[in-house]
Amino acid sequence: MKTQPFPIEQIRQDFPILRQSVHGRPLVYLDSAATSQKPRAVIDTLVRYYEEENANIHRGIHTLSELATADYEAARRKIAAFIHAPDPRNVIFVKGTTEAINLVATSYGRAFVGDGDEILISAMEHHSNIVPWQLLCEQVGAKLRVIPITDDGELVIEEYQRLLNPRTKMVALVHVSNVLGTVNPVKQMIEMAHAEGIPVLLDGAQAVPHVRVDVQDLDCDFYAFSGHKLFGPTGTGILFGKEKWLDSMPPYQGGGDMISTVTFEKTTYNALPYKFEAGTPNIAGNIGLGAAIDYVEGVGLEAAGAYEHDLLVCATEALQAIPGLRIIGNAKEKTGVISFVLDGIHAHDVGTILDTHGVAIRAGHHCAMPLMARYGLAATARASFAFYNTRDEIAVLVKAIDEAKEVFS
Ligand code: C6P
Repeated sequence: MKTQPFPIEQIRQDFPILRQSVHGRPLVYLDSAATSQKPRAVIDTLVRYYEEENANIHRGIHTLSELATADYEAARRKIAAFIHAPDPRNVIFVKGTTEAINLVATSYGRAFVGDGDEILISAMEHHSNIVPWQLLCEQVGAKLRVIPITDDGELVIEEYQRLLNPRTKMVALVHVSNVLGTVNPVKQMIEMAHAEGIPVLLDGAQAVPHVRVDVQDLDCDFYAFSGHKLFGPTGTGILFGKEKWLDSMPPYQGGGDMISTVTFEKTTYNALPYKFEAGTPNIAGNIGLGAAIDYVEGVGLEAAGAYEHDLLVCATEALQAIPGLRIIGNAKEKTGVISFVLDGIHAHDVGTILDTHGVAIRAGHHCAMPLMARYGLAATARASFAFYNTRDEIAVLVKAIDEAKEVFS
């Protein structure tokens, strides 16, 4: 059977922002790992929500509140299906990956981590999957242990095995690195942790927009991701948790909606997932995230992944051919992220010059300072791709880098 060509022109039409010019040049948006652009379907959903059904959820008995609640819970069901969660009760709405991990570190930590225990993370974690665990360790007297990586940016699995021990109370691991693009062998690593009775949290911020995530197949205990990197609104995100953990963890925050009954003497808590959703949530945003998932499923995550892989290969070859450019992160399994350094030019200067060409990349430590230290770098430039990017845009990137080199030669 002949495969259909990826409908890139049609897809680009779906993203109004991509029609912009920056400094008089067509925008080349290569910063989707920081946040993705939003399709018209998501923008329209937000507008429609505010124009037609804005109301608080789970509280009112009036029509608008019922409409908003129905759309909100429909979004939760879509998200549950998208990651193949066993039940929508496993899906907790949060602000983003950062809040999801803080929730687990605080709440699981309070219940299950004590003096002398260990939390195992890796050398390629984002600060969001380092600092919450550090805070916990400081509070309870636990220790943070770190799985090392190779120069190519792959986890050293033998060291991981060695670090797992009866004191390990959690393995918290990035699924796809935001700096290196490495796709970690998380299924195998979860099996290894479970063999020792240790739960695993995956930071999926950079994975969900690119690879199919099936939380039941992975058998992860927790999975965290942000809606804004998945073509959804900012301020949205998801924590998936297995029921056995969520049931046995205390609430993260107290307030409205997370309670069943309150007296001054004692409060009883709401059922899952509401026990972890205190206060009025980002109603419009979460409904918008549901629309983003509909959109992504319409494009086809697998077709998009194959298209992005092609872009990654094309960009890697093109950048490797630039004298004085070094790619940081050469794992065998990668998604569309390329970090690089240029001889004699600071990453921030690369970013600034590229911007004058209309090319948006990120430059800096990418909220992964320990990883930068591992490579002896203060910063890298990073181009990151989504399925709305094109080979022509990679050519613009290469030309802009060449010109940056000329400026500094
Ligand atoms: N990385 C980047 O440019 P929030 O901010 O909560 O949506 O996501 C935090 C986060 C956690 N884990 C990983 C692997 C991430 O990449 C991010 C966000 C962005 O790389 C902004 S720092």
